[in-house]
Order: sequence, then C-alpha cells, then structure tokens
Amino acid sequence: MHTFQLPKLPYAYDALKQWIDAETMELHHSKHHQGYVNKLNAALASAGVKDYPTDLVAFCCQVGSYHHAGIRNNLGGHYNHTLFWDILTPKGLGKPSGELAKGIKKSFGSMQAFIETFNMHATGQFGSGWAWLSVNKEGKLFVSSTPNQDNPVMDITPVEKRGIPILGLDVWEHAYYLSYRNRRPEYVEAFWQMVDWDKVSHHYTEALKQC
Ligand code: MN3
Repeated sequence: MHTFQLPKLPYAYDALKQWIDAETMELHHSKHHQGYVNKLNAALASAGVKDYPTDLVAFCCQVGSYHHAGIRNNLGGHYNHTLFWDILTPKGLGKPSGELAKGIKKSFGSMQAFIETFNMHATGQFGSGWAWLSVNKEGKLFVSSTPNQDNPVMDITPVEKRGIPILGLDVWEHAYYLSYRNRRPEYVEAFWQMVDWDKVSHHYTEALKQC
C-alpha cells in the first residue's frame, strides 16, 4: 500500500540561517512536517481509505469529498510544506523573469504591487495559516491567504479563490518565532530574500498546463 513520505530538504538546515535559524528549520522539517506525514498516513489507515490520489495536488483537489478533518489538515500540512521547502534557496535575492515576470505584471500591474498585496495577506492572516500566489482556471495569477493547513487547491467551502499555488509562505508562529518572536512582518520581508524564482517559474509552467 502507498504511504506518503517526508521529502528531503534540497539544502542543509543551516543553509538559510541569514533569514531562518537552523533550529527552526530542523524542528519545522523533521518534527512538524514529519508529523503531518505520519498523521496523514494514520488518518487514511484508520478511516480505511485505500483509493486516493498519490499526487498531492490531485488529492487536495478532491479532499472535500472525504469529509475527514484529519485527512484534510494533514494532507494540507504535507502538500503546503512540500511546496514551501521547494521554493526556498540559500542563493537568495533573485527576481522573477520570463513568462512569470510577464504574468505578474499582467495580473498585478507591477512586481512591487504584487509584493505589497502578498505581504498584506501574509501579515493580515489572523492566527495560523498561509499566504499564496496561485494560478486560477483562466490562467491568471492571484494572491490569497488560507487558515490552518488549507490551501487554494482544496475543494472546500472556506476556500473562496481556487487555483494551483506556485508560491506559498507559512505564517504559523512555528515558522518564525525563534528568530523573529512576534514580528511576523520582518519574517515576511526576509522571505523575499530566499525565494527561488526558477522553481516558482517551473511551478507556474506546470500549473498553466493543469488549468
Ligand atoms: Mn509549518
């Protein structure tokens, strides 16, 4: 039987230490993310669910039909963190280019306007949750935030704007509290220094194919 696995980080725990300390990264990946993976596998087993999509986006797309909070929360936790680790890089300070740069300009007017909108969602999300840049069915980019471990792919009522995320920022306190304490806006600013825009571009191209 298929079970979900924790993906390896594409960099060391201390690789992002300019922006996120190694202890936060290690706890976040090896305890929090591993916990979501373990609880997702356990929830599927205890609910007796055998036929589920092994692709995380496909699974999120139909998670509403399972009517199971344990599956929804832990599938979201697994998918959201998998995307998050993937779009970070110790190289830092890049900028979007090519089709993604054009798409951002078309949807938001400018890179600056996009970042302002995104930061507003990331700092304004009350309590735990995520801020997202996603592609909707029309192929247009949009920014949104979701509570807890929900995400824009999920076919559930609280998700108002649906699409495929290409960039996500974890704004749960566990993601930044050791380095930034309660100063979430500073963590959100630091995030832009470590985005891997080549990876975001790759997710953008893939998402456009699926729309
Ligand atoms: Mn987290």
